Amino acid sequence: MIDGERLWRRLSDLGEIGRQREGGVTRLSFTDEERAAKDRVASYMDEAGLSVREDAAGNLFGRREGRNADLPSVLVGSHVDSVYNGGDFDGPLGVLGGVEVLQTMQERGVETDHPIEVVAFTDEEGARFSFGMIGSRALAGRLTSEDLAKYEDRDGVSIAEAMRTYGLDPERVGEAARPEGSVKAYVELHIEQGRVLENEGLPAGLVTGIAGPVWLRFSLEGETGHAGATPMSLRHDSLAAASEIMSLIEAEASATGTSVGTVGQLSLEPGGINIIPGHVEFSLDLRDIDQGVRDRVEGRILDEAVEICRRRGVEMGVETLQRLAPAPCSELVMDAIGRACERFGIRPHALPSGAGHDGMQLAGLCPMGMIFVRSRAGVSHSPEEWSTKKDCAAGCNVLYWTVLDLAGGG
Ligand code: HGY
Ligand code: MN
Ligand code: MN
Repeated sequence: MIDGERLWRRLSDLGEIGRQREGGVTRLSFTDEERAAKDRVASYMDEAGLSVREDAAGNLFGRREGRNADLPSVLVGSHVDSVYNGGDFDGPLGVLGGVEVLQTMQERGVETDHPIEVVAFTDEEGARFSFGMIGSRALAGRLTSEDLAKYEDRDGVSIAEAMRTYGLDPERVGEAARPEGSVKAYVELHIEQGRVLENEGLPAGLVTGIAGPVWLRFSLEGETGHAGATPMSLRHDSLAAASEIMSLIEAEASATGTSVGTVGQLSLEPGGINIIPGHVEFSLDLRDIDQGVRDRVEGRILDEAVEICRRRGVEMGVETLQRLAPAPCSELVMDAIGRACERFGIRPHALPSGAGHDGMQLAGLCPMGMIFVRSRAGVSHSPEEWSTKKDCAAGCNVLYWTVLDLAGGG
């Protein structure tokens, strides 16, 4: 049905934009690499006969009209920004899969009642500013000018400044918001980034819900001191306190059997080999599909961290960078995906998403759902991220039948 060779060729081409020596891809938001990737996708949208535009948040859309332009759009898509040295599939599969579906409809003269749009959302990953899903928040009317001023990258550049450099006016980001009722449903094709489908021996599956991440930044202020002249009993070592908290994070998250806790960022000062660290900052990414479980784990970690710092004579500050509720997928979309799987001869298998996705931001605006494609060994956010051509094509075919179903096609 869809042209799997064309999809694969475009995935490979896009992967060369932002290619790193280590083999992965780095395409951070509002950078030349993300711009080049969106321009490449826009050229594919043109080839597919779509009308192409960018909104005030830098979201790129390709639109195909339906029989009735007044009906709400069916929206498909994902993102083309990446993490540092990430993989080729996380994001691009959903954007290029959406373009492929619409190009196939165009080539086969397929008509649908609803218009269909494919979107490449700005900054889903949050790699540059430690604040993600900027484009989908804007579309859902959830992005504030405070957000754009508050978050900064490693060089102290705020989102607003990066938007200006990129050619956007942060003051107008509100114009990207879509009104209630303007989107019939949102469907995202994405790699699983886990091992369930591989264990089930399935190329694709349907997502039941998306785990909610809390991102925190810990700042610990101890006492810088001489590594040789300061007895162990007289130290206020901020790194020793941080490492005790990190072991606590691992223990508390592991104890639930469902939560995941990750310290992905760590910095310390002054950083001399013979100096006791006085200042440490580290991040916490804590998730669970059940918000109650996640919040209880967070509470235990914070309570015990306060006790650890009190005992060590270290000051602790905690800043919340983002806090998203888990997002259930809609029955309407899950049912359509289930029918599409069966139509394409794939046993429908339902599974939750541990990774976050733009659909979380849209869950309040419209029915939302996701189609997962098998990931090799569940590896992602790494140059080793891989899905086969055959599985990408299978997932894209399931997307095709799902979108046709939701858009009133045939
Ligand atoms: O962090 C995530 O779960 C997603 O990859 N942005
Ligand atoms: Mn992604
Ligand atoms: Mn990702």
